[in-house]
Amino acid sequence: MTSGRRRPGLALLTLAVYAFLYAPLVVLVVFSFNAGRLSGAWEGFTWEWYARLLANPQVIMSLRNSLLVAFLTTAVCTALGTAAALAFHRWRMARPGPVEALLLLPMVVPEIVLASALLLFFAAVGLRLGLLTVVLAHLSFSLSYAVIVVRARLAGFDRSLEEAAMDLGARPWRTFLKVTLPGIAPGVLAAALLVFALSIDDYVVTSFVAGVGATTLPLHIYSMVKSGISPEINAVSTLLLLATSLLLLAAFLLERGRMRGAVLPGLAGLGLLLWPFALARPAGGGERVLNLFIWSGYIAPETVRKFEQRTGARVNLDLYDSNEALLAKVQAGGAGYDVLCPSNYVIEVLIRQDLLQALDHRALPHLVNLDPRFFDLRFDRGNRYSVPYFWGTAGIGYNRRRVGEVDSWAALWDARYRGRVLMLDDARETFGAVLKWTGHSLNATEPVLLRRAQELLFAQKPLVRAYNSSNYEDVLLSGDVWLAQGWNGQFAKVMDQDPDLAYVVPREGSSLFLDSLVIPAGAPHPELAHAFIDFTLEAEIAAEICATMQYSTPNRAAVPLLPEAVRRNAAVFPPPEVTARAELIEDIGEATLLYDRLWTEVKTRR
Ligand code: N2P
Repeated sequence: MTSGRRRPGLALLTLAVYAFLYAPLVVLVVFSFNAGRLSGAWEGFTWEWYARLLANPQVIMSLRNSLLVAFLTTAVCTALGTAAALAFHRWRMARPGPVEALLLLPMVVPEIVLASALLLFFAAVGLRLGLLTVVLAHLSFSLSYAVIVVRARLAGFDRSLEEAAMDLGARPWRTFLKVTLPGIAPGVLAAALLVFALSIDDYVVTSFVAGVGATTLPLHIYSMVKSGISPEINAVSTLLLLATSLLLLAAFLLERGRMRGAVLPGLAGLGLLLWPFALARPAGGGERVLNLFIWSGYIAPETVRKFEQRTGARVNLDLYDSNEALLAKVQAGGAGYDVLCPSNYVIEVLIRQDLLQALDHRALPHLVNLDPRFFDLRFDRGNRYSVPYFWGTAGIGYNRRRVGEVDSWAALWDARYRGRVLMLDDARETFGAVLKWTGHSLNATEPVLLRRAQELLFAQKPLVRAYNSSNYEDVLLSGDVWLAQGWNGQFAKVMDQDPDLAYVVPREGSSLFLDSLVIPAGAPHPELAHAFIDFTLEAEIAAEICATMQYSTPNRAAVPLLPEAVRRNAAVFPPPEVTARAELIEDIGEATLLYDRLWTEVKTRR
């Protein structure tokens, strides 16, 4: 035997590997107690994030959903997996036959393929997306793993023990319970743990098949990242880590036959996993729910809470950061949303495809608060389908201390700022910026123009740190980038926090957007949807939404209620000379496909 002491190099290497494996987890646990909000630096000890976590119904709800799905998936998968493994083992196939091979196939099918196949399948059989579809999807990708793990254990299992039991008169069921199961228990337990782990953290498949009200923890964490990551996430992850470690410890002790010793960690682990069920407000039971799907950075949680208090309904809030993502979700069908907030040019498409519901203006008495300038526009005459929510511009947010004053798109191509530029992840906006810069309309459709624009975007790639349409303002605030293309409101928000930050709509012109609330066809709660839209039209509420999010409100009655600083902020309400050089993004029909293809090429080329 060669001991570690005699081979110090080996010991060191082992240590390094373990450090590599565990360092990120240690950092996560440590930072869940960090007083500072923007991760990175240690600013003192606090329990605050754990307290906030307990007070955050969205996180608790999503954790509950994740656990529910994971428990169900684990139970069904382990039972089915064990049965299948036994069957395959009994057949004693020398080589895996086609039946067995088919069962294992899902393991090698790329997750993204499985995800779209499942979505398509659920739509085809008319199954509404929700927790059930998530469980079914998780079953489909974890069953193979359960089979493999149990089968491995069976390989070392002596069948003659079963035969002996039967010879002694035990019936098959009794033989299974008394002889087979105890023999393969460690394998079954390992399979259960593996399936649980696979299910609890799945993002890709779940994001396709979740629908509303079925937001799991990974989906929620991802949507939180869009609005700036919060240390609450570190707290919840630490708790999950603790719970799973305790369960692993219990399993380990059980395997060694230390029944008694396993009780405490086992119960503690389970307890840690069960508290969200006690805390989460029970769904269903005649509860009214509004499923809201809106841009990230468009409504504050406090405003949503106000609506909940007023109506007694619960709001499921899901966020997106591109019109294309919204459109894809709605076109796939079955998503179950009640209110959406697309841009004007997407509303046109949705109306044409019959995907929106006509509004009942009698249920929207506060419509009178809107500025007539935003009423009866070409994309929706008479506002049959849409109620303006925010408008604004795209432009450049920049750090004066780093780049001085900026007034042209050219700054985003300046070689001095290599690695310090951020662009929106949005075909219409990136191509729009280049088209404007080079003196064209951002609604241009001529392939030659678009290819030329693409060349410039290719040329810009080495300077670009990230394509990001969600929390670009945080990236600018953190100092990671010095110049960022983005929409005005989020820049206006961070300019309050750092006087060096500024926002400009370049002199060559830029885009103008108008985003409106709409109700999709087949929305499950149209009446509550009208109530919500009317709520956002109330002068005080519209003012609160504008003051917290700092996008420009089309609500005339709200403007006098705004704090002076917001009302006068040119980044929130662009002056006429700025809007004069901005152009409304319009629907360009077929050419959209070309934009999308050229944009994907820009992002994927190395
Ligand atoms: C919200 C971005 C504004 C939407 N994050 C532009 N249509």
